Amino acid sequence: MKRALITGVTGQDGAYLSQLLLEKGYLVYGLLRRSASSDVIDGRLRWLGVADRVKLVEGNLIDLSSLIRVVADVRPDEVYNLAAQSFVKTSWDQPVLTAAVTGLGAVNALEAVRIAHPAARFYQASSSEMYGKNRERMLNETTACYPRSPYGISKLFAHCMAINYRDSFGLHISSGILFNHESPLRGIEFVTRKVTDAVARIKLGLQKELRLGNIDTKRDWGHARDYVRAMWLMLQQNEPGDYVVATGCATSVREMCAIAFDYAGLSMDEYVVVDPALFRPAEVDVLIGDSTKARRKLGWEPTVTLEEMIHEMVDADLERLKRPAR
Ligand code: NDP
Ligand code: GDR
Repeated sequence: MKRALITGVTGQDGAYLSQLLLEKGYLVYGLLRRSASSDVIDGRLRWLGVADRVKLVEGNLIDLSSLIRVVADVRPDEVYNLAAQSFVKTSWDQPVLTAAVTGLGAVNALEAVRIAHPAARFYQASSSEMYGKNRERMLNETTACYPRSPYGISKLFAHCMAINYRDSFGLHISSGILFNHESPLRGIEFVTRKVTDAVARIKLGLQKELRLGNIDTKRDWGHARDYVRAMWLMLQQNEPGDYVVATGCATSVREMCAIAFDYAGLSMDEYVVVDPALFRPAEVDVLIGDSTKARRKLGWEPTVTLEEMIHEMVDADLERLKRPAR
C-alpha cells in the first residue's frame, strides 16, 4: 500500500486530495497543527466522509523538528505540501507569519524530506498569484513572475526553493502552479464562497446585502476536485517538473457573482454593494493560465465548468444553512 503525507489536510485541497488518494488505495496521513479547536477542525474531511480513514499526525510547518519526526515515522512514498497561510488579503496584515508559514514552512518540509526520507516524491503547492502584475495574456511555466502580495512573494520563494532542492539534491520534487480553484469546501473568506454563502442567506431571508471589494478583477476558476487530480498525476511521472493547472478562461468577479444570483432567481444589482474598504493595497487584475503542458504530459483536463461549480456551491450553502448541524 502506498503511503501519502499531506500537510494542509484540513484545508479545501487537503480534503479532496485525501478522498482521491483513499479511493486509489493509499494510506493517507495528514499533518494536523495543534489547536484548541482540534475536535472541529476536520469538518471538511467529515463533509466528504473520509475523516475516519485519514490518520492525523501532529506537527506544524514552522517547526522543523516536528516535520522531521513525522516524515521519519510515516516514511511516505509521496508528500503533498499544501499547508499555507493561503488568504492573499491577510498577507498584508500578517506578512511575517505568511512568510514564515507559506515561504519558510515549505523549506522546512523540503528539509524534513531531504534529511529523514529522501526517497519520497514531493509536491509543492505553487500559485498563479506568483505572476502578479505580469502583463502577458496567457501565463505558463516559463512566464516571469512579478508578485503583488506578501503571499505571492512567499509562494515564489517556496517555488524557487523547491526547484533548487530538485536541482541540488536530485529529489523528485514537482510543483503545481495552480490557478484559483474552488468548491463547496472553499474557505468562506474567498470570493466565490463568500458570494455563494451570501446568495443562500439572501434567498433564505437571513442577509440583506453583500459587500464586495474590486469586482472588475478576473480569475481563471476551476474545481478543486479536478485540480487535486493534477497534483497526484505530477507525482506519478518518472521525471519531476513544474506544471500550470488552469482552465484557460478568465471571468470577472462581477460575472461570477451574476451566475450565483441568477441561479437563485435573484438580481445581483439589488444586493451587491462595492465597498472600497475591501479593496486590496495592490491588486492582480487578471490571471489566465496556459495549461498545455499539463494537458499534454499528464493527460489532465478540467471537467467542471464555472457555472456547474457555482451552482454546486450555492446548493451546498443552501443545504448547510437549512441543516446547520452537518
Ligand atoms: P486552505 O487555506 O483551505 O488550507 C490551508 C491549510 O494549511 C489548512 O489545512 C491549514 O490548517 C494549514 N496550515 C496553515 N498554517 C499551518 C501551519 N503553520 N502548520 C501546519 N498546517 C498549517 O488552502 P487550500 O486548500 O485552498 O490550498 C492548498 C494549498 O494550495 C495552499 O498552499 C494554497 O496557498 C495553495 N494554492 C491554492 C489555490 C486555490 O485556489 N485554492 C491556488 C493555488 C495555490 P488549519 O485548518 O489548522 O488552519
Ligand atoms: P485570490 O482569491 O486572492 O485570487 O487567491 P480570492 O477569492 O480571495 O480573490 C479573488 C479576487 O476577488 C476579488 N474580490 C474579493 N476577494 C475576496 N476574498 N473578498 C471580497 O469581498 C472580494 N471582492 C473582490 C479579489 O480582490 C481578487 O481579485 C486565491 C487563494 O486561494 C490563494 O491561496 C491562491 O494562491 C490563489 O487563489 C491562486
